[in-house]
Amino acid sequence: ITIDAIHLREINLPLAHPFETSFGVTDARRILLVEIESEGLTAWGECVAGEHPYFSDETVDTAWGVMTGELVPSLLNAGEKLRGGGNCPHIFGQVRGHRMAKAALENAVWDLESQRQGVSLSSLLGGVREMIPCGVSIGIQSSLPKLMEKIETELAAGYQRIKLKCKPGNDTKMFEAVRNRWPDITLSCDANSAYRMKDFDHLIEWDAFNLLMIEQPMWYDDFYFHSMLQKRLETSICLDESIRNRRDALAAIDMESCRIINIKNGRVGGFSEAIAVHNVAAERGVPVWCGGMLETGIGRAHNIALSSLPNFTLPGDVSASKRYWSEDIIEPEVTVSSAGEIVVPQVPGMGFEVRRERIEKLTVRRETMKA
Ligand code: OSB
Ligand code: MG
Repeated sequence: ITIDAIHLREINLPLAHPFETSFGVTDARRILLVEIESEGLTAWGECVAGEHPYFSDETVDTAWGVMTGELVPSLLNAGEKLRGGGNCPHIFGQVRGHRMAKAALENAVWDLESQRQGVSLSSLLGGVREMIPCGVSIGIQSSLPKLMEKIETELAAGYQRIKLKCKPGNDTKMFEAVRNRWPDITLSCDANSAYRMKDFDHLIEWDAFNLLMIEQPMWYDDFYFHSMLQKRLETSICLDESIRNRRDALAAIDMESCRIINIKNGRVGGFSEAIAVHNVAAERGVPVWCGGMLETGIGRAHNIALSSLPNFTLPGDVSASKRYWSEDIIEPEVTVSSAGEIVVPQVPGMGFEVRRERIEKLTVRRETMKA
């Protein structure tokens, strides 16, 4: 593949609703977009790193620095080594970490490859689903009535699973209230690493709430203590932050640190590793689902394609554009059916048009690099 140019840009986009997790509140996103120009085609990627290093150690600025300093030059100089997205992990191999930065570039290359082959991104990745089941992640709310109203809205929209962000002081009472009102909905929670060993007995009480899973209750980089907790819990643990690659997935599964895995392609470094995590989990009978990072339409389209792989059997956090943005940067916007499903595009490429004029208006920083 000959790459003519790689354009990096940062756009600023306010969220339609602030999103609160145990690590903080996000009102607006600074988002790094990658655009690859190659032989008349244009492909896009989105970097999911946040403004602050709170979810992971990467940020928009570290990603910008490592892309311009290392990753983009390696890609531009890859020559015949670059035949598709699957070659990117090797091309980027000398750079340790920086998985979100790598993923943005690698995923743009997969997007380009799908356009070149005239196939959908979903089928290039090995997808089999025509529709993906969708859930929502609901941020911490300022009051219980506000939360109940949000849940009601999302259930009415058809979403198949409700995930509640939780933290110490915002947990057991909330689950109790939600379960009293909706005894049978598919409910889960995500602590984003807010608990410690002293909280084991407290966490075990949640077995009473019939949660589908408890996501990342302990340290962001831990397997061992999650394994100790999982042995004492009936409820399944799902790991998000801890799983960086296929080997982590294998360790976590074999140590019984979790029984479910959240796959985010940014967190694992791109589609190649996401597929590898998906496959190793499938071999061991561990279901996976696709997480979200408050993406714009570009990252969202890539998440939809990934979610079409066979072992994505649980509803993911991939939901409608309008839950995040007053106006998305793709068209059509991502919508969810009343059955809580998103249709997987079957046309060549990612299946959505990028709204370039809107992106131009939102751009606050740019850089073009050529071979
Ligand atoms: O832990 O899954 C997470 C958002 C930002 C950072 C981390 C997480 C999340 C979400 C939101 O849960 C998922 C989404 O709706 O995009
Ligand atoms: Mg999570």
